[in-house]
Amino acid sequence: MSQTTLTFDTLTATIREIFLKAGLSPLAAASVATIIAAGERDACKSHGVYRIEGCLRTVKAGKVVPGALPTLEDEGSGVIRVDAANGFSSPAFELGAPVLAERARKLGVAALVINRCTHFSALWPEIETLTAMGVAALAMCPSYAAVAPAGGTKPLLGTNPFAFGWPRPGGDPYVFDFATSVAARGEIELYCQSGQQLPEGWAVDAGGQPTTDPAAALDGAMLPFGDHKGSAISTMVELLAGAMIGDLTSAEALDYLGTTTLAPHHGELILAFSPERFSGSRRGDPFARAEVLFEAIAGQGARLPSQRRFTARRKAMADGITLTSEEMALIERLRSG
Ligand code: NDP
Ligand code: PYC
Repeated sequence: MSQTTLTFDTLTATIREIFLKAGLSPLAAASVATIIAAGERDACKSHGVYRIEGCLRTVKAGKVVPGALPTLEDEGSGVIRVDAANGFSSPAFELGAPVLAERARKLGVAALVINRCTHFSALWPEIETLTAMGVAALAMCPSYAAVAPAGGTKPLLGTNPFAFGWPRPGGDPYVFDFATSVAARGEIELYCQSGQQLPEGWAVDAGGQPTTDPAAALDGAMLPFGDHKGSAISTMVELLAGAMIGDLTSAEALDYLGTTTLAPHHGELILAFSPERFSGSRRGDPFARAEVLFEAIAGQGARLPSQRRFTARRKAMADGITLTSEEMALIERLRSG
């Protein structure tokens, strides 16, 4: 199989061109392209170039406004709101993030609510933006009904990602970012594309029976990670980042879309914390104390979450991002289509 290696900047510019052609505003095209290219750079295939087609389908279906202009609503309180105006989430996040970080530094804790957005991406790019601004952050959003609650067999919850980040002075931040299902739906779609069977325990078919067939899983229901524990965290995401912020739950998002083949539309909740403000210097510098914990984890031979990603990123930035001939053919088709 022939492969092509591109720099991060070249891949980003190529994807940006595709989105500009599809009618995205220059701001949205740059923002969405950067997130997709970052997925490839960090070896997160489930949110890499294969997502381009889903975004374009969503534009074509009229379920995302390509030229939307997000607006900020800020009354100076601990809750900042950005209306994405039915556009992609990333330009809305970029508008709200600096205000969120500033407010968290001032008040100790602050929340950014994003409403009316199409959110197809991983959460770690958002989390890393905030840790780079020196605050700890927690982000979550619904998706569309695809996951059965623990004990059930029908899609109701979303794959609802949940992510956290802690700044580490002078190093990569501590970041975890996971779907609250056993695996992301994107992962199952990639298994389906490559004709591979799923590991056991990921999904049930439309009849509620366990399945390792990815097509049957997409047609049936995915399962939450950690049984009742993942199911409860996923439910919390529906409540906090759906009902509480006045936006769609995953079940409502599926009703709105009418299909799982488009990128989901809903809201997002991001919390930011100032560790200095919270600790009040009791027991010393919270960042130094965090380092003791991270070293103890690594000291047992365990790896920190995101380490695999950061290693992949360094390699990609040094050697380029390698795409398969199928991935290049997809990009060329979308570019010329
Ligand atoms: P994974 O299960 O692959 O990884 C989850 C987290 O655990 C990552 O931070 C990962 O770090 C870390 N990790 C994995 N293995 C280990 C290990 N052995 N030791 C320590 N840490 C480890 O992710 P998911 O498949 O659950 O989710 C993938 C992506 O999908 C996420 O980025 C998520 O945001 C996105 N998503 C987006 C949705 C949306 O609606 N927008 C919906 C659902 C998912 P590392 O990456 O370094 O391996
Ligand atoms: O991979 O589960 C997923 C997903 C849903 C929406 C965006 N990504």
